[in-house]
Amino acid sequence: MLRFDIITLFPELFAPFMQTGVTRRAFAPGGPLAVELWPLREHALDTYRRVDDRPYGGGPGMVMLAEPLERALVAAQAARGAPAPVIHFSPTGEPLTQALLHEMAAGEGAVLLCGRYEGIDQRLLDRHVTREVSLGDFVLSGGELPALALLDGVARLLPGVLADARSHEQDSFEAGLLDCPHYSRPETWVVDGAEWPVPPVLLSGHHADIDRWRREQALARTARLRPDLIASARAAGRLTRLDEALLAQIAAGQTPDQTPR
Ligand code: 9D3
Repeated sequence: MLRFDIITLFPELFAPFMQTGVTRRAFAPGGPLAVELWPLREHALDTYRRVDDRPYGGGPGMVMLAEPLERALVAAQAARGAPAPVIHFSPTGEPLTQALLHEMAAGEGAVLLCGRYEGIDQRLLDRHVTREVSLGDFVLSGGELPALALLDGVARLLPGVLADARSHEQDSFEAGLLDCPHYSRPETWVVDGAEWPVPPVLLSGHHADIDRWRREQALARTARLRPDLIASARAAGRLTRLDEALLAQIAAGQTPDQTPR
C-alpha cells in the first residue's frame, strides 16, 4: 500500500481534491493510495499555537518553527512504522518530473512537508529531509499545491485508476515529447461563418498514416516549443530514423505545425 503523510497548516485543501475526478478511486477507502493528514497547528503546544516567528538576522516575512514540525514529523514516521523518505516542497528543489512520479508510484510513499511563509528553519530540514522538490521557476505561497500535484500525478499511474491501461503509455512525457493535437466531433465545425475541418488523415481509417501523422505533429510541436526535449530524446536514443527524417523536414519548413486546411 502506497502511503503519503502530509504535514501542512492547511489540511482542508486536500479533501475536495481527493474526492474529485478519475483519481478519486485511488484515494477512496480500499483504494491503492492512503493519505494521512497531519495538521501542523495541532503540534504547536504553546498558548498561542505558534508555528512561525521572525527570522534571525532580520528581513521580511516569517519562518516556520522547527519544534512543531519536529513533533508532527516524529508522529507521522511513528504511525508509519518504518522510516519513509521526507520530501520538502521548496522553490529551491529539483523539478517535479514524470520520472519522479514513477519512482514514487513504485516506492513505499513518503512524508510530504508543505511549507508556508518564507520557509522552514534549516535545522529541521537538515535533520529530516531526503529530497527537495519544486514545481518550477515561479512563486507560489506554499507547498500544498505542489503536494497535490505530486499526489495527482502518482494516483493516475496506479493500476486501475485510468480506465484505459494504455492511457499513460501515451502520455507525452512518457515518450519524452509533447503530445499531438486531438480532435472529436463534428467533422467540420462551423463557427463565426468559418469552417474548421478535422485533419483528413484522422478520418482516413489508415492507422499507419494516422500514427505517422501524430508522431510528426508531436515532433513538430516539440521542436518548436521545447527543443530541449528533442535534444534529450535524441541523447537517450528515443528517436528513430523516421523521426530524424521527419525532424529534418520540419527544420526545412516542409511540415506545417498547424492543421492542414
Ligand atoms: C524571496 C524568496 N522567495 C523564494 C522565491 C521566498 C519564498 C517564496 C515562496 C519562499 C517560499 C515560497 C512558497 N513556495 C513554496 O512553498 C513552493 C514552491 C514555489 O513557490 N514555486 C515552485 N515550487 C514550489 S514547491 C514549494
